[in-house]
Amino acid sequence: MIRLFNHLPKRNRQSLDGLWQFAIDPEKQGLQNGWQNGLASDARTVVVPSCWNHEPELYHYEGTAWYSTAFTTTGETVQLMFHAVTGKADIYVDGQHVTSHYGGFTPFDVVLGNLTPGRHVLAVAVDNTHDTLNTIPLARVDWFHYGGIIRSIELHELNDAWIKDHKIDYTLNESMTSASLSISLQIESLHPKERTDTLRVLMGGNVLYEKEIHLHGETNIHLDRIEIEKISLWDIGQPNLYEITMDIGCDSVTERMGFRDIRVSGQTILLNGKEIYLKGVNRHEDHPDWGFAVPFKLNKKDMDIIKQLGCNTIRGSHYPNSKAFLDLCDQEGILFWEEIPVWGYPEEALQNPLVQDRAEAMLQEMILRDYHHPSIFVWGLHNEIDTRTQAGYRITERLAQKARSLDKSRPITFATHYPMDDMCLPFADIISVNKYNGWYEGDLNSWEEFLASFEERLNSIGQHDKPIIMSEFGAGAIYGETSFESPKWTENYQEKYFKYTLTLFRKHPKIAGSYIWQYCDIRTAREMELYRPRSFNNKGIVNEYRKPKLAYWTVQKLYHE
Ligand code: ADA
Repeated sequence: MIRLFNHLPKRNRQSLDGLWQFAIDPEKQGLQNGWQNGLASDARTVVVPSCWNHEPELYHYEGTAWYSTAFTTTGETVQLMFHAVTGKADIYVDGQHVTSHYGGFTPFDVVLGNLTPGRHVLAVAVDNTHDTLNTIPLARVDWFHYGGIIRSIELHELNDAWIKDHKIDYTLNESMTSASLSISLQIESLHPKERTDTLRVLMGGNVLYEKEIHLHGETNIHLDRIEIEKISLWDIGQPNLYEITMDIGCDSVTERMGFRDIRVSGQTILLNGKEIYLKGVNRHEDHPDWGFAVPFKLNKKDMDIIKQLGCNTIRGSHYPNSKAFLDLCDQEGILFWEEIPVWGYPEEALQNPLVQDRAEAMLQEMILRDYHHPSIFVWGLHNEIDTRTQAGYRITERLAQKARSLDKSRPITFATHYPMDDMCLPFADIISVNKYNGWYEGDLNSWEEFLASFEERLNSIGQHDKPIIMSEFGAGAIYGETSFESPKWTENYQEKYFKYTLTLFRKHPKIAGSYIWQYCDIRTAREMELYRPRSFNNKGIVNEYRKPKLAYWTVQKLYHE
């Protein structure tokens, strides 16, 4: 399930999901073997989408692998849409290299013209290698580097003209009872001569706007002040959504808009003019049986459990999630913090221009992909990079600039690991702190002293007039491990940990909310296995099979208060 509504009502779309030929290529011999022309028909097959680590004997495999399938087309112009391929992807059609993409959680596509109608061979080379200097994410992260074609692939048969890109912005009137849309469209026309079409903007079947347009090659159209009287705001738990369709006759695109106003005011976060307190969890889109390629039913199950917990927000730690899950957040009225997997970068890697360029490209792809989701209320630039350094400062400055240039409607933040030495806080609209007092350092009582000294520091560097989010804090608990003495790794200690921290944070006047670390136990990377019992990060308040630990019920009680 790619979307929860019909995003491209007129597009002739064919899913290429299913059984593909597959072969690992650890020695990178694929091209010499001619695999770009398709793997042998008797090659093993795997399900697309899925993570290859769930194939027999590939549990730990990280490197290069090839996939191939065949597709048939009746049209001459097709668009191949790849919703996510981990690491680097190189795409071949009938043996010809047609595009490549870097980055494991954002989509890419290629338009192929002048195809002869009939059968074609599609081959995909995936390089999921991670290193310590160039890749995003790096080798050392605290989740497993599942590899493969992890989200769906589609084939769109394009007509003479199609909507290549679109962006809908809106402003609300003072009383937030009506909206004024501005819409930008990029339309491609293959017609040899200029052609005339009618552009319509519709909402729920009613025509909001109509005009004649003249298309030739690439046409950019900008519409302003399309008024929608009497709207109901999108809000937490009140997910009012409106389907806005842009139609050019032979093609159309629909976005599901939620009209809301999110802004930072002093130390508070305002949603539709009201101060909100964020009650959140950090969630990896992960499960031991599917890795990143979780079925939508699991996303729905997680959403139900998280709503039952009493949350009003989820941080998608630490990478762009599937579109269907974001659609679900829109539909459930849950706020979402989305970020890119720039996790734990040391100074040396931050100094690497390739990392800087890749991070900016990934941030741009995430924002352009997810711009219209009302649930996304903040963009996360990175997580626990070394923001004590000039390199950390420069990449944060660059990413902040990029985010603000693409989106003036949302605040930005990043999760700092160095609250007392961070040089980059001025770039953040919201100050987000990852801290593990009572687990990695000090005991639970050391929290009060930290919060006091952090507040002093913010005052001293002129950053005191911003909201603070406790974006990560938590304790490990082995599922089923209980005792009277509640030492670390027991469910009892974890329960005590959240009872203490959530109560403390809730009483703090400058804390605008918290995201506990973390929702569920997850498999960790090889580089972390030594430090993680079971080779899992066990800080979930449910285990990897979504079975609740003691802490779940305590957090639920506190989040419902
Ligand atoms: C960090 C990191 C998380 C996780 C956590 C932990 O804050 O951002 O991804 O690794 O620590 O469990 O230690």
